[in-house]
Amino acid sequence: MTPHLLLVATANAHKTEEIQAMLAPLGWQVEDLRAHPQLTSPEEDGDTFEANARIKAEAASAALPGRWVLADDSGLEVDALGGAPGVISARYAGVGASNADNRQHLLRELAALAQGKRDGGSARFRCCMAIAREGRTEAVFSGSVEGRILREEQGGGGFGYDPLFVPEGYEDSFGILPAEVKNALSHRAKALAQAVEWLAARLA
Ligand code: ITT
Repeated sequence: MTPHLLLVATANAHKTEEIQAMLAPLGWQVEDLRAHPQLTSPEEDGDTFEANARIKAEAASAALPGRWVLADDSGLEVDALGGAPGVISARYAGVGASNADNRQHLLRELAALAQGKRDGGSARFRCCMAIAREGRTEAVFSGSVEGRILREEQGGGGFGYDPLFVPEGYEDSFGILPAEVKNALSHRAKALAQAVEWLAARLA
């Protein structure tokens, strides 16, 4: 049987890698915007993860008629910072900021708040996935994973804020935990499980 081919409208190769790892055992092939260099990333000017996921999925699917497109908009919410960085997670330290810049910025914000605390308190990753075709969003799914924020980086695995986030029920950060552990319980895994079930029913 030919595997289903899913286009993920992302320029973030780490997201693609995680989605690919989660979908390969189910017989799906994944490609991202690197396979379509003619497509430019749209401006993500929505106020919510859902709005930005829709923007990305609709833009890519309008440019590629006939293709099912999945987009992921995600980020970290730290309760002690009123939910920041939230939808601006990718540019918390400014437009064009690297993952390392964003983590440093987060640590500075936490240092300004909570003197002497061992960790930065409760936090969660959220992910919203939109599925679109012909420029129209057909379905939206979301997932989250609760945990706590560290006051210093732990490990070098994963991407983004992973070295600063310890999921509930674990002692180590996503920067240390194996990818299989993250991919079994992450915000992205939870949204993707629903999205792929929805898609599979339509492609059967
Ligand atoms: P695309 O828009 O091209 O998909 P992006 O990285 O800009 O790529 P977002 O706008 O959704 O994606 O921003 C997500 C940011 O949130 C990401 O850059 C990380 O900083 C953070 N983030 C999301 N999921 C994460 C995860 O699983 N682990 C660590 N950080 C994550």
